[in-house]
Amino acid sequence: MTVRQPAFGSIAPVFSPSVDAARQAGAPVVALESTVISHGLPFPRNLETALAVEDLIRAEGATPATIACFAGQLRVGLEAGDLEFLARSRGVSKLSRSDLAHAIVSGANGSMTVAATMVVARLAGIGVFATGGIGGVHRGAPESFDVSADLRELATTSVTVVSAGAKAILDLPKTLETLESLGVPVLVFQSDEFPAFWSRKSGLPSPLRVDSIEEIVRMHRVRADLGLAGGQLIANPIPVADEVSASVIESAVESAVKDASALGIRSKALTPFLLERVRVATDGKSLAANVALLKNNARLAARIAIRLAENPVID
Ligand code: PSU
Ligand code: MN
Repeated sequence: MTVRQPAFGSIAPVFSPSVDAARQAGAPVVALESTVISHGLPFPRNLETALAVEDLIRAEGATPATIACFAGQLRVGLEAGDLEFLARSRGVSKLSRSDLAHAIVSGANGSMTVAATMVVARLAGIGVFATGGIGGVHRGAPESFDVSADLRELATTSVTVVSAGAKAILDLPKTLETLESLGVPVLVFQSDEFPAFWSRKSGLPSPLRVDSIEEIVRMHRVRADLGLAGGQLIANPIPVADEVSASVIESAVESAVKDASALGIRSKALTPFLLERVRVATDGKSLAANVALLKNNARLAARIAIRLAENPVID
């Protein structure tokens, strides 16, 4: 875990008792985002998945810390009732880096994107974070300019982010080019091909390949020692048994992208819209795959957190 003596000023986060105990003891903690609960998966699968992901992290021997903002208060580590609130609520805002301070000042309830979760995780001294897939360069970005703030956050904030790649609703070649321009290492775990979220293959070669948790942890440490700002992205391919074939996904994504453009869906609403359309078009297959990859990433993140806690990186 990345250890940083916090000087929280006016925004001291509230830690759950279990996360607080783990921090005090220097025990491994894995940060988790909350937008996937409020905007990424339908109820009740979102709640079941959030609880299952936390249980998996505990079973590995680490402590889960789901991050959100309730009534303007940053919360690191949520109880089951908090997760249920996020899972059922329709009025929760999707907070990214640009929204964080406003949410605190205005006393809002908000879930955290990858970008916002990275900011709070670092503040809390948590070095590893598990998500499904990061945001990236949207298809049609040359006209819409829609590029997720997740990419710039990876270039800025020193947290290791475990994903199944970038969501295949995106333009994956442009997303990888942008990450390279930003100097973000993309480490594909045990594969020569960059994964496409619901599928193991994207047709794009792995920018960098790692085969062990040890290498990931050493990279985290070496980057800190080199004084390199920003995080590293781990792309952990979905297990073979759980993947949906790229051709099934691609036709669903193409029609979802057309519908979004015809309906004028853009900005923050775009990613949730596309995910939901793909779910319906694939008869729920994409949802089952999404749940499976979230669990797979949580397991890997817990193992990374455990190795990192044995020899913490001072950031
Ligand atoms: N991963 C998932 N489902 C999601 C997301 C990630 O499996 O819903 C969320 C993350 O919070 C990510 C956000 O940061 O989608 C990207 O949104 P945007 O494209 O608007 O930046
Ligand atoms: Mn966007």
